[in-house]
Amino acid sequence: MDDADVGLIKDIIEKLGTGSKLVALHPNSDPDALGCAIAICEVFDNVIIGQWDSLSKSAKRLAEHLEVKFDLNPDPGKFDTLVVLDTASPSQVPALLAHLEHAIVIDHHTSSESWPTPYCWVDPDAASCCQMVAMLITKAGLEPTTRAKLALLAGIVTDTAHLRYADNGTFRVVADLTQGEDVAMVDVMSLLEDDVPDPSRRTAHLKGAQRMRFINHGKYIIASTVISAFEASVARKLLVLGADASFVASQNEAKFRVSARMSRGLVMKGIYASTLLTELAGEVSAEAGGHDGAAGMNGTGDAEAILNMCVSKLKQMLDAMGSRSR
Ligand SMILES: [Mn+2]
Repeated sequence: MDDADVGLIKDIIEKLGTGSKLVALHPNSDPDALGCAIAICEVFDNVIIGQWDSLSKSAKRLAEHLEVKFDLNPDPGKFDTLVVLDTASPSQVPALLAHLEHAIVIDHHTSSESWPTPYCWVDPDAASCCQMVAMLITKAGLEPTTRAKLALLAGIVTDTAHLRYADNGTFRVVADLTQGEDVAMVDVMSLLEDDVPDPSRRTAHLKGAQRMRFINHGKYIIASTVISAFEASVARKLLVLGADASFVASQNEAKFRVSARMSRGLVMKGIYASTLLTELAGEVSAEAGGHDGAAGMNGTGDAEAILNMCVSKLKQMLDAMGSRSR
């Protein structure tokens, strides 16, 4: 914040400290807007969060996780102070237009429209509105609650694309918010992660890992396993676990399916999943297809035997590559 902001922030803090406040969420509010609202509600007295439209998907998740209470379609005229957050212009909040004259506005967008209130703190250099609110809470000499910290971090993480666009100021705020032992970054990240896969897929991942075998061939790790479904998904997960190549097979009566994955490193060296499986398919009268890094094969036969053939075929290819480069 620059010097001109210091007096303004003092005035805003003073205003937040008196009377009744309505914090307004703009339509389709994201975790940055909601995070600010939650934090203000947590640290200042007599604050209601007002909602006129639905929230974004990730904001909804944050609201459910923290069990946030909203007033639906509240009358802004019934409150001493209206607070508008993370909103670029008055036209974004039509329900509030008649009540903006003494409203508090905290925002980080660049906008051609201005706000008709002296309590307007806009800092387009701030990576998130939550970062601004976190600084305001510190300036007010207040201690954010655990819920406030989680909410603010959720907003910061969202608006910086998981801290990719965070600057030094962001990291200072993040460092402050994570200083205690109550909030860890991993909690914030997992809260914002996309929906968890369904239980049957996760069970397949775990079963695949439980039954997995691996060998070291030279400097490469080759993993294989048998499951009943989600072969491709499990094959991908085995690379995440550390394999350079993975083969995952399923058996359905006389028929088998195999999914193969090659790491980026192997693909760069010319070892392709599609080549391996199509060559093998020719030998065992099966069908195969796919891409350099990911391929599939299906046919009639024993899944375990096919897996062994996949692994020995890859070993041959790696040996051939080794003798080529020697
Ligand atoms: Mn924002």
